Amino acid sequence: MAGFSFSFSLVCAALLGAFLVSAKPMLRKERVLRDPELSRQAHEDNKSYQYDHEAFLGKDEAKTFDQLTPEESRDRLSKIVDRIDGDADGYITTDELNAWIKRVQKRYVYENVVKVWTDYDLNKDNKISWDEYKQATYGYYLANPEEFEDATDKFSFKKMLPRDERRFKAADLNGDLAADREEFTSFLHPEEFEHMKNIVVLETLEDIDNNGDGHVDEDEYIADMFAHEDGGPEPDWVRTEREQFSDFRDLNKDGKMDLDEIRQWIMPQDYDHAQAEARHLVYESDQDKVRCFSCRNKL
Ligand SMILES: [Ca+2]
Ligand SMILES: [Ca+2]
Ligand SMILES: [Ca+2]
Ligand SMILES: [Ca+2]
Repeated sequence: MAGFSFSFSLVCAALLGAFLVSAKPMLRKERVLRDPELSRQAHEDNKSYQYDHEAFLGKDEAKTFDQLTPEESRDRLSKIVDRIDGDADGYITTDELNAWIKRVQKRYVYENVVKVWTDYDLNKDNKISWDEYKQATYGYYLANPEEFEDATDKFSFKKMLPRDERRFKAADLNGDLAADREEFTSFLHPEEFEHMKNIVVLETLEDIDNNGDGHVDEDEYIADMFAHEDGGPEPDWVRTEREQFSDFRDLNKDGKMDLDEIRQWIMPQDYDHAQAEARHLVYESDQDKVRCFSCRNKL
């Protein structure tokens, strides 16, 4: 799509239109990583533009926008659009939009890390060592191990500490057992980083693999999404999920999911959410054929 550019004002108009429609959130929890930082809102443009707002502005900024008058929105938006238009030629390419959305995603993640940094970096050397993290998170357990000896819970500290250590080491790219900002960000938000994806897949398997045989069978897959409490018949959607398991999850048809199959499930290939959203916004802009009357002359 490089070189395929769109009028600055049309992109602006589509986004502004989006801001004037009230949003209805649709929340759904699931394992598949759908770029949660892009937006937790469902993408359904007939009813809501919240997804676009959050993808474009980041969650906090989108919230602020909800409280502005249309005029104020337009003002703020025109300034943002100007920043996206890197070469200031008055046009925004899908590549420019894509890069912007990715920056917004990461910004949210990095801001999150800034908020918790001082809780861990106790000696203020601007690094979080594995020891600092371990003490801050597990200090009480380590000091009172007898209290937790009998804990068998799968998320007990005995299980979580080695798991955190393994993740910390995967994030610690230079191997000095201390995390700088970048390394700590990938530790806390591994799903955002390419080199952490193996760990995310492995942790997902471990979460669901109740009998610890290193695979996820159909019952474990179902148990992760549905608690069968009264022993009655399973609801229809659970039967559908069982079919999903054998038809789409268990790709090599050996009756269970291995790491590769879990990766394909939670990280579907060939789908770049930022790119898709950029194209979508540009498509909407192109459809509208409406001029954003004040974007340019307000700058
Ligand atoms: Ca430190
Ligand atoms: Ca390091
Ligand atoms: Ca298993
Ligand atoms: Ca399989």
